[in-house]
Amino acid sequence: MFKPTDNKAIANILYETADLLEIDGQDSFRIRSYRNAAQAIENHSQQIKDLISDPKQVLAIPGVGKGMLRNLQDLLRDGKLALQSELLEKYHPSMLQLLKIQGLGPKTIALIWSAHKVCDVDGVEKLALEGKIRELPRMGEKHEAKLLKSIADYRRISGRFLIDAAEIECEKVTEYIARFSGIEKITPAGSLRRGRDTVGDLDILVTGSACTTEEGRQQAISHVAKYPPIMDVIASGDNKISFHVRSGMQVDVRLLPPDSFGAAMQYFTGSKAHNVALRQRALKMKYTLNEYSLAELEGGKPVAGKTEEEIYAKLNLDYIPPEMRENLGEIDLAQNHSLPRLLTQADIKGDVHMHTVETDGRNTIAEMAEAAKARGYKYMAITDHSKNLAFANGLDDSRAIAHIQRIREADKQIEGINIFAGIEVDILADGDLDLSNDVLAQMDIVIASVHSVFNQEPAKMTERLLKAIENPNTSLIGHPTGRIQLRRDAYAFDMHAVLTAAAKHKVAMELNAYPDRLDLNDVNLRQAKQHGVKIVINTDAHHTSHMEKIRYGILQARRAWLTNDDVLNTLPVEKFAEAMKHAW
Ligand code: DGT
Ligand code: CA
Ligand code: CA
Ligand code: ZN
Repeated sequence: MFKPTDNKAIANILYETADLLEIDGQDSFRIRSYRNAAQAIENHSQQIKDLISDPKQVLAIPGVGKGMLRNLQDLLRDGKLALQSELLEKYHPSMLQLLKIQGLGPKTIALIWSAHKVCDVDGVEKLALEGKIRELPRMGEKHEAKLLKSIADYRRISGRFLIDAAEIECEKVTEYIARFSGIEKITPAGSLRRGRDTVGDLDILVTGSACTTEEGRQQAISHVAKYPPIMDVIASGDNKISFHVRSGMQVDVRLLPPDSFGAAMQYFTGSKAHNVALRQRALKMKYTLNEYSLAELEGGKPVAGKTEEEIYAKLNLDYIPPEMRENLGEIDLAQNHSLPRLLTQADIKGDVHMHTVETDGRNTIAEMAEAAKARGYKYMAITDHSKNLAFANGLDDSRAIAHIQRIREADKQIEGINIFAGIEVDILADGDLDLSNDVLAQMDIVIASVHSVFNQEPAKMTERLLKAIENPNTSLIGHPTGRIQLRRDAYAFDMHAVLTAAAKHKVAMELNAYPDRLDLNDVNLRQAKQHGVKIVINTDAHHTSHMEKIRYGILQARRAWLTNDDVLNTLPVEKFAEAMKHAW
């Protein structure tokens, strides 16, 4: 049976249970015990599943008592928590969706439930439109209007998921499906394979000997249908099943005979626009192209289908990497053998945006350095926050100077990696940087970022960014548009003006690889390249484990057709250091 095994999945179940207990009106001590345990487990450095056989070690985690230990044992054995299942039975899984709406907490949901027995998004929206939310205790017109806006926001973003969440969901389903004998290959297609910044639904393709007979397919599909996190099955047919999992994500699983696997990969990877263009090309060459094969138009004899490579080859095209398949000119390039050599992970020589315990990071300089070294990086930079970010304990001038000393000390002591002394300095509302120029001038790298006052007029925000770019100490602009995916839009400004100035002053733009940001996005990256602006790909790591998220940034860079030449942290260390001082 499938079980949620990683700490994050376990913590999520405990958080959800706490929310459901609160909706259920249970005592606050019990509720808090679930939240505390969830938080401790989420932050625990070792996996609970590895500790569970030794109860003493689990009980040593703060917030985990005997009762919680039993819960964890049940959870790891059964894949679910009896209490949560009971609560979901009593109410409805749609409660979990309601909890995702901004500003709608368990208390309000409980109020709505007790007054109207409503527990789904559509139902709550209807109540608000009928003016029934304002009549509830401690609620008013303002609450009601805000709720309607939150629901609209939720709808706008819902149905899409962050790429890392999609990837984790995909890995879990894949691991489960793989247990069925006669299945040899399971691959994600769709937007996840193309590396889009968010994913609508998962498209998973499956092949193997079990997929060659109707009986085999039926058995395989009934295996998939028993995947425990399934909330509801949307459709199920001879070679396909679609369902929702508990996170709300839709998963489409398709079974294919091995001879068609390449054709299906091509078809379901998309994008739709790329496929349409490719099919037109096929028709011109007297072929038909569909999810089963590339075949001769007359007579229908298949000429390719087993692999994607042979399909592209038969169409006289070089193989087009999935990230480029958006019909933005890639087909012409493939025909002329002039596809760019896209950036790869191996090209990245260092990660130069990271935080430590000195501000809001969770590891020390040395720990971050060891982790960067283990990834094979040649260099890195410590770039903690500046004082304007008070809640992050940002540095003022004197602490920044002391921190530089510590970084240089660590650099001397730790062999095998070059540690640059840097800062992520706030761009204040008027465009000034948050530390004195004297101090900034001592840094190897200055990342200037907007972290406050996001709602300025576009002209004012543009001016603010231009002023930061003109500061001679600025090396690069951090997460330049400020978007938080699925939560906060980019602030409004004149991208063309900013990129023009960046090119002129040789200030780089960051591609912040953290999956919630992915900022600049693929479209902006292409724009930056057109303006001659160089990119630095960073993770903004607040923990050693965040450094691996660089791959999401690389995917976006590849979607923007970036090569080594466009990305500064592919340079050797000396050249990179010069680039941070406007020499590129
Ligand atoms: P998503 O799920 O919104 O993030 O985006 P995709 O690209 O994964 O789109 P999805 O899941 O609707 O479909 C997966 C792929 O299947 C899509 O990229 C191309 C292919 N596809 C779907 N519908 C059509 C269609 O009507 N025509 C063609 N040519 N291809 C289609
Ligand atoms: Ca999809
Ligand atoms: Ca789909
Ligand atoms: Zn930042």
